[in-house]
Amino acid sequence: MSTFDLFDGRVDRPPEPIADGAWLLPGFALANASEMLQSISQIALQAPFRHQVTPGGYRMSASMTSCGQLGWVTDRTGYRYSPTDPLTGRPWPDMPGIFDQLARQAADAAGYPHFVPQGCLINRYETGARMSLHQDKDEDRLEAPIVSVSLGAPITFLFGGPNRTDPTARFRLEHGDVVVWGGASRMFFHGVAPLGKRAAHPATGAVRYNLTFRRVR
Ligand code: MD3
Ligand code: FE
Repeated sequence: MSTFDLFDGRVDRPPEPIADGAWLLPGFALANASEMLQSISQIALQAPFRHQVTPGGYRMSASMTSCGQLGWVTDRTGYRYSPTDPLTGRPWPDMPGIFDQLARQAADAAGYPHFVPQGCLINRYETGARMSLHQDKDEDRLEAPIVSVSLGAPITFLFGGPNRTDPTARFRLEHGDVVVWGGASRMFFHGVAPLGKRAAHPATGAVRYNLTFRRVR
């Protein structure tokens, strides 16, 4: 065995520290990827993907839904976590066991052993969709990491520092990649470049999903 062994049609890459407290775990979710995609389809039947509006009145280009005890919502009144889906008035769909297990295992592998996800925000990117540079600070429990799972088409992830004007590094995030953001990196600015016109994956076509597992309260 070597680092050149082929896995999923690409060269295997080892875990890589990408910032203070942040670990890229290439392919960590690959073995569960198709089951996770099926779960996303099931979740979307109960809580459809929707384009939310920011407090400033902008329609987000990624569509979103959530599962678990708390989902992330935004509208003209602000950003917040909600136990119910504003579209249906019902609780978010349960978090599938496979989501919970994978998030805990990834956090553990990155050195955050007691992570308990309370909710999972699911972002859906079609061609051209992006997410501008921002910080995740709507959670009360900033000592807990955020676990992110990329599925489907690859995207360029932008990662800055504690200040909006800090220089940004770029990483390609591919199907099955997991990143765990803890420590100082938890408050770093980040975003994603527009999903490329030719970006695709056999499992999803020209669509990328990103799951972020969050401890909120
Ligand atoms: C670094 N999502 O949902 S995932 C988000 O690809 C979000 O959909 C992007 O930013 C996406 O808030 C990026 C990687 C990520 C997620 C959360 C972070 C990086 C993070 C929180 C703190 C620091
Ligand atoms: Fe974010």
